[in-house]
Amino acid sequence: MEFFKEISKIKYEGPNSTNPLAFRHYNPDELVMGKPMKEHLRFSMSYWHTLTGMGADPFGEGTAVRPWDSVEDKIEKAKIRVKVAFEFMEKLGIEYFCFHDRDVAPEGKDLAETNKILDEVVDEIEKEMKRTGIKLLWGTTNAFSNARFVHGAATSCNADVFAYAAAQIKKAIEITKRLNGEGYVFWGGREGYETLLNTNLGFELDNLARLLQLAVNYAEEIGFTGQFYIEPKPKEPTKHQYDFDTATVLGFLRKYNLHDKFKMNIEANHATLAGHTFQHELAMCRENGVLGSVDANQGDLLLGWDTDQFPTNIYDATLAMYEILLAGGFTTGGLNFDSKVRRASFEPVDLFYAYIAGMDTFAKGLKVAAKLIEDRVFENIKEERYASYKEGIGAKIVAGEVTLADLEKHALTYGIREQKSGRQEMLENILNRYIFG
Ligand code: XLS
Ligand code: NI
Ligand code: NI
Repeated sequence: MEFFKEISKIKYEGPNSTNPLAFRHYNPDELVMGKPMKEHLRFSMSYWHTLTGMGADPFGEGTAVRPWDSVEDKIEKAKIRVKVAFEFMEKLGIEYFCFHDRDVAPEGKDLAETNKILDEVVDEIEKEMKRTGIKLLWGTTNAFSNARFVHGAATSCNADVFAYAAAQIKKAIEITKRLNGEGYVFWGGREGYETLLNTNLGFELDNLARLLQLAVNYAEEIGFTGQFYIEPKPKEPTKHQYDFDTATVLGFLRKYNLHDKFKMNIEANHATLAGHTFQHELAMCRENGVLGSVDANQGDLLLGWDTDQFPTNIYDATLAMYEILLAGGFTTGGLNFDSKVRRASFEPVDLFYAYIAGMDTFAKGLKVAAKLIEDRVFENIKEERYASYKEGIGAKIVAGEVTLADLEKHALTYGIREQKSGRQEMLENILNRYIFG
């Protein structure tokens, strides 16, 4: 059965095409820096926003028109969605997907039944993966939607909830392994607090570390070799989320000696919620050797919450790809569209327009970033900017060969000899030239 009958495989038609159902920049096999674009970008479909996002918001119910959802039985519906998902990915030429346990299958009356239903739906996913060659980028657990996670999961005040979340993570790691997932994400949906008046901050952080350690141990025990990622987010749903941003997560991981086991999954909209740029978070990861994977989306600066829009901002995509290329590119990670169509974009075809927009934006960003790196545009400028550390007193500072007294002597003798302009506007204009020609 075909679900998107009026849409055929989306093709690359080049930058001059005006067909909204064609790629203008994403040409999967085109080589960029000697590697096919599809291997650089490793696009992935988010199961939750694409298959189960219905457009509900705090002011109104879902608006999405999804004819395949008309079947009543929840398990049947979940199985049909698997078929829809793979047809969608095939038509877009997307080779990876990501999912939470609860997006793919509904919960049963208790955990045992829930796990059984999950296995049944995962059977269908496995068949479709075999048929199409589409792979699992990462799996994860939804330990935030159900009411039982009202006080958090690993950081809940209720030990039964800690155990329940652990059980769910155990199962989700098992299915991720079964489907050869290349990674596993921890996004602490409700790991945070609303008020410190009732929260034992230190104890909750210890518990979060305890659960992560248990997951690491279990992965080793069953031979799951995929990469573990933490996805930072500063707020929403809670006022303060513990995995605030990359710097905070690095401090946490180092405190609990977990830093060798985790990399980051950086989401653009979470970076901006934390008051950073997307590029900042990626650069922070690159500098610390933890750039793992990316949730590609964008926020709306005027709205200021996690709107998870499809990424169309060419500057952000270019600078993101620039950081990713500098970091040596993705290994286990990829660009997962953790993005949802707007509530008013309710037709099935809007899903295609949205993914095409996101894929083309990143493909163009990749090409521009590659050119910037090949020409060493910013590298040369940075090298020159820090040249004073290459010789004389600067070289001695870097080599650790000076004392404060030596530096005082230097300052007394020379003062400040020369300052140079930062040339920001010139650099921004150079970036424009690379993007727009
Ligand atoms: C929500 C998060 C979530 C994670 C996976 O804000 O982005 O979608 O990516 O749990
Ligand atoms: Ni995300
Ligand atoms: Ni998000």
